[in-house]
Amino acid sequence: MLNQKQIDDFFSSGLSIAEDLLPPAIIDAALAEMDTLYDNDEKPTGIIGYPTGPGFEDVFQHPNLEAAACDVLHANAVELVSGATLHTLPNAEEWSYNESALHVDIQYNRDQLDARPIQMLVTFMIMLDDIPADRAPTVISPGSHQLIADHLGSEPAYQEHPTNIKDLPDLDYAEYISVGGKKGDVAISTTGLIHGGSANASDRARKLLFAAYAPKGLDLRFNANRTDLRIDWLEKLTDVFDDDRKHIASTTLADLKK
Ligand SMILES: O=C(O)CCC(=O)C(=O)O
Repeated sequence: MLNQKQIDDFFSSGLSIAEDLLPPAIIDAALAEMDTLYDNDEKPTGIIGYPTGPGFEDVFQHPNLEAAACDVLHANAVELVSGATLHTLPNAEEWSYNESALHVDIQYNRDQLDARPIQMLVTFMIMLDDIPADRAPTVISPGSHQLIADHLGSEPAYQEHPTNIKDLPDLDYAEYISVGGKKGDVAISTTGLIHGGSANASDRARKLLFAAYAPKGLDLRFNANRTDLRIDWLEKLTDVFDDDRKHIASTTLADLKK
């Protein structure tokens, strides 16, 4: 599914871009779903976790995401773990990002990154519309997940909640870059990178869909306070997924319910 460079970039930088992972019709349906969601939600901007609706469901169950997740994690089987929509309305005259809000969602140690399958989540950042440089692209420090893993070695990594930059070790992190792209591009990434949002100085909303997958068998009790929400979401999805796609959420669901 992915080429060797994409697989290697994901491991070393925590970012690789795929331009044709999802068919245009799937992107268009998810975009329409997202527009409806934010038109009807009280919250016109921001993150909505665990979204449902046919347009999103056909992304979450798409075999190409499963195959790409298997490739980058060196896994034979993967599971859908979470999903979210990120909608950022125009909110600034000039583009910038807030350094003090940068963070890592889940830290990983050396052993977890060197294991096969890699004991880490992969997050697909699916661009439902163009994200040019001034339209709130996510900002990342490439390779920062590797520096943190080196620093931790075999020490247990803190994985329960996000860690702000001020509480991360002071390492030689690479300069921040923006993850922009064209409608339909998919950034294959990890929230183990130092990352954060940025301002939207363009004239249109930034529309991004997140879908995260784990190698089957990974202990999934990250962000433990959200377990009930996740169970509810995965139950809804497995009800509507195609019969031959239900396996993509079934183990996660069983593990979370234990
Ligand atoms: O808005 C963004 O692109 C960043 C989102 C973020 O920091 C996160 O989901 O943890």
